[in-house]
Amino acid sequence: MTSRPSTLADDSVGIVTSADAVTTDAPAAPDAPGLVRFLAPDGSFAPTDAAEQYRDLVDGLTDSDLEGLYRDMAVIRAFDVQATNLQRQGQLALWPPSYGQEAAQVGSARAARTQDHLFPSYREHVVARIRGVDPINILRVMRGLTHGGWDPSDPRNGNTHLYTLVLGSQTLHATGFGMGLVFDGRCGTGDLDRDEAVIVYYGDGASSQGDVHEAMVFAASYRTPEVFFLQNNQWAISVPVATQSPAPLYKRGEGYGMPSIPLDGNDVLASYAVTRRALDEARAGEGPRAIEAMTYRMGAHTTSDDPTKYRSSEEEESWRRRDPIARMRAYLLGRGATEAFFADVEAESAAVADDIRVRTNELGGLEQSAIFDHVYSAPHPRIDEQRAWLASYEQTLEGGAE
Ligand SMILES: Cc1ncc(C[n+]2csc(CCOP(=O)(O)OP(=O)(O)O)c2C)c(N)n1
Repeated sequence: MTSRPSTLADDSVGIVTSADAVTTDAPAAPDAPGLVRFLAPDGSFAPTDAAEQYRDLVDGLTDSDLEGLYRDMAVIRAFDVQATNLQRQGQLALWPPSYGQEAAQVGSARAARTQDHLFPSYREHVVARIRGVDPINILRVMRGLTHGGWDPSDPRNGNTHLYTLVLGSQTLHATGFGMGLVFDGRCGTGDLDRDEAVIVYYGDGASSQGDVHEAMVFAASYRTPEVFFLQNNQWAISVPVATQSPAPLYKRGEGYGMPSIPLDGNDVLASYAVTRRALDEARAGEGPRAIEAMTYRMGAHTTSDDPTKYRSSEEEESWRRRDPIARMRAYLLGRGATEAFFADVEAESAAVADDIRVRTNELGGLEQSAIFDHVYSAPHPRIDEQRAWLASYEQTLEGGAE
């Protein structure tokens, strides 16, 4: 079956309209019934009915907190543009942009407490940055220099687990980790500052993987302190979300007995408040939760992708009008944020982008032996043989091995 979402009307993006559509009640992505949203696309504060129960969490944010959320989003967009440019200049093998998904990621990452554990997919650059991962390590991964990128057990990395390119497998890692927290009594004691929780990020495409469903079954059975954070960015490379499911994706969580909440993923306040509540309930022993953040991948899937081949400029334009950063900027301006603040954010964005360009240009090539590291935990004769073969082969090339 090939089906495409409606691409024209703002409120129908995400609904399949073609004759062969199987979709029945899939929500218009940005306006699902029951959607939690505080900020309208024009930046006005207009909580939906579903948002009211989270109001106290948003009211508790100071001006400085709110400006911080904006800063996180703006800086990572500059980083993202720089990384895309670096790939174009041949410095990286690949880059998966997070362009358009900043609010979903920043709100949820800022909602996590220090002791929480975050399991990203491969597009959560700002999640990693917020938790303390040096972004150069993400670029090292995308340059092909390392199998992992950073050590999740190093406290400087804020319990950020590794990027996972095998779709959905990180949900199994997260659930296993959550089960461990249950077994070890590291959650459910009622101490918000000590009880640990887990958040795992995955996409609408990954949501169809068996791994995700197995992870949800075990999470529900063992009542893991876990939040399944689905970023529905409308596309799994060229496959529209409506092809993944005839029902809204958050309802899948309900099928496993988890409270499941749809939110406007381009509203950083909604993402923050819902995730904060969900993580705290999960850490308290109330079991796992599922969140579906309705957002949009404004850029290409990766630098190897050309989205003009499968989606329309009208659709892209309709989502540009929901840009999460412009929305927050308008909100902050309405609250009296100064030009000096925005100038400062711009300067920091430029500095981060410059820094990452300089340091990427200084990265060397692949340490050849690295491709054999970590295949086995202990020395292995077959690996030794292969390492020796590669070294001798390299010597036969002009100039020998670098
Ligand atoms: C198990 C597995 N199958 C297929 C792929 C190839 N693949 C990489 S990304 C992708 C689409 C993922 O879409 P989604 O989960 O919506 O996340 P997004 O990239 O949109 O953030 C596919 C099919 C893969 N990496 N892993």
